[in-house]
Amino acid sequence: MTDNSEKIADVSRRSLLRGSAVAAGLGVVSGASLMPLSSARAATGKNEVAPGDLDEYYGFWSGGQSGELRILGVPSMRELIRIPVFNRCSATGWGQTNESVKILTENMLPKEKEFWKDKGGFPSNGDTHHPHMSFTNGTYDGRYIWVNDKANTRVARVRCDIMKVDKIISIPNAADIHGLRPQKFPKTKYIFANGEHRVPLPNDGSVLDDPTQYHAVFTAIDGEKMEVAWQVIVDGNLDNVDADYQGKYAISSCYNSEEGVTLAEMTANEQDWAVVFDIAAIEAGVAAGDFKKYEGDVPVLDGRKGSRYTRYIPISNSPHGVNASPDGKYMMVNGKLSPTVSVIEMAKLPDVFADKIKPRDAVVAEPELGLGPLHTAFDGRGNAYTTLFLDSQICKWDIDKAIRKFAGEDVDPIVEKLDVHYQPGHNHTSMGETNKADGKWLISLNKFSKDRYINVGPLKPENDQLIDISGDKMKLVHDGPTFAEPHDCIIVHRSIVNPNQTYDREDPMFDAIKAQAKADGIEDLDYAEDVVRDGNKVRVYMYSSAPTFSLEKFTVKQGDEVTVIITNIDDVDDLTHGFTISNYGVAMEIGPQQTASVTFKADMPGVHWFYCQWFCHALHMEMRGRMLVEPA
Ligand code: RUQ
Ligand code: CUA
Repeated sequence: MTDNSEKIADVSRRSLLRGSAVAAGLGVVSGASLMPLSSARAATGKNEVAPGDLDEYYGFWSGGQSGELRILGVPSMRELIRIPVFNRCSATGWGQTNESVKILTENMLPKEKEFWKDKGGFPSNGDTHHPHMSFTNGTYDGRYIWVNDKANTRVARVRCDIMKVDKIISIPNAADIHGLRPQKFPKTKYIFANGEHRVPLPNDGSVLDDPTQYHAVFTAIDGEKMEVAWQVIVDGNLDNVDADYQGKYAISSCYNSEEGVTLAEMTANEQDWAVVFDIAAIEAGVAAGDFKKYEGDVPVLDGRKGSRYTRYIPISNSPHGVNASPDGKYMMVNGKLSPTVSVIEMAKLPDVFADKIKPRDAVVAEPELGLGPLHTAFDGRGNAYTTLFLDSQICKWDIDKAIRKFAGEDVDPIVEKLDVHYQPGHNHTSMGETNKADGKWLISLNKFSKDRYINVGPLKPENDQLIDISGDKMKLVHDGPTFAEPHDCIIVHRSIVNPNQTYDREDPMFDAIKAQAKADGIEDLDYAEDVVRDGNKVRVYMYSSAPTFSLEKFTVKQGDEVTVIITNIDDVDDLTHGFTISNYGVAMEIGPQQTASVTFKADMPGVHWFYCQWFCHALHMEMRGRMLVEPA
């Protein structure tokens, strides 16, 4: 048989498993592999959102190595918008406007500032994995979303009223932030962030090829102030983390208890562990001065084995995802190289810390689910849904039965297994990472799409699949291709998220620009049409109102440092203007009621048109003017 016939056979196998059996089984030859897909969709239809209708949920997706965040509508799976975070964005000017550059640079570490000073000032890539919203009383409150940057050891915060980043901080001492979770109760105070890779402390070159002196560092960030509150050194490394529903503990997984630096070393042990952090004990340790300082003005506590701040619960083998059940009772630690998920009963942790029971005695179930369990989601009805990376399946299992089986009863916790396509990493249920899990939708974020789409070349999209879990059986209802690489997402009911239609002119984000305008003698920034010279610095103030900029031209001298400050006075929703200077590499978004600014050197003499780059009006093409650069 050729490769192709194998593929067709595989498609029909999947179709059979999906239940649209006969037609698919017969229709294999004449390229009929699309048939089962459309019939599967027609059979459900619940996920269909008709043109003009709105989704019930916001999905906040990480963009992985694109460095951004995305908003999708669920269940339609339509991509609605992208939020640039750690990346450079050509459309919005993120990474170029003065406002975004300030956010990207103001909290860099001194050594980073030094390193980047002749390389553009800051990194323009990122690797986002875990977007999580702020909580009040165990459920989302719609204020902020935090997300990690594994590539450059940073954490960013998005304001959900405008869906833009307002803070980015670099994390000292730790290396390569991976797992990230906010506290859920009573109100998000800390954001927990795992430094995944082990490095010397301080990592200043004094220790190099001596892994025995490397450490992994757990960080608690004050989510309101966006400052590191404290850090804890742990044994092993740190992978994923979740917080409890009581505000007392955080639990991280460790896949490298061996503290190795090669693959063989890292996977040698049959058992690794989950580290439990006692937040109150750590806060008391900080207050008592039981810490050291390395990089930055940050207390670093020693939470290695034997410490009163942590406990190490043995878990097989190289565990990965950590997921709190919505009732707050359990924490699931997913085995990855072990076919099991270990269920930690949160109520047992005080006894573990009091040394009344052994850490391992907090494990009350360990169902064997299949190969490669990575992450677990919940429906709020007592079921858990675990991704099986190697088996390419979602395994639905009954938490209560798993506990009873562990206690010796003869019950099978596995309810159902569903094929997904292919190799799922994270999965997520609607509101499932809160105490309001509603059990309607499950998303499987699959790392490979292989044959699910027409071939687009060697680099394929990932495949985000939507599964209806409202009934007794899981139903796969939608394939959603996505680009680089949505590790994780959250699904938030739309009643919780209420972004503004326009910017608020009183927003403190405009304070710096208002102060500058005032210093430049400008009475009303909103209606400014001024060119202010300050040595070889020139500040050009204008406003935009469809379809015009308030200045039809401005003149500068070759070599001037020019700052263009534009206020979009249009007060209509969806009336964004743009500002592009041709051949100067300058472009930015100016949303309704927003002021944005950009600074560049006018090195190229001549006539340079500036134009609106956002189609805003029937006379949008005419919305332009000239920058005249006099030769030096
Ligand atoms: S991790 S595929 Cu970066 Cu969230 Cu588990
Ligand atoms: Cu303003 Cu196009």
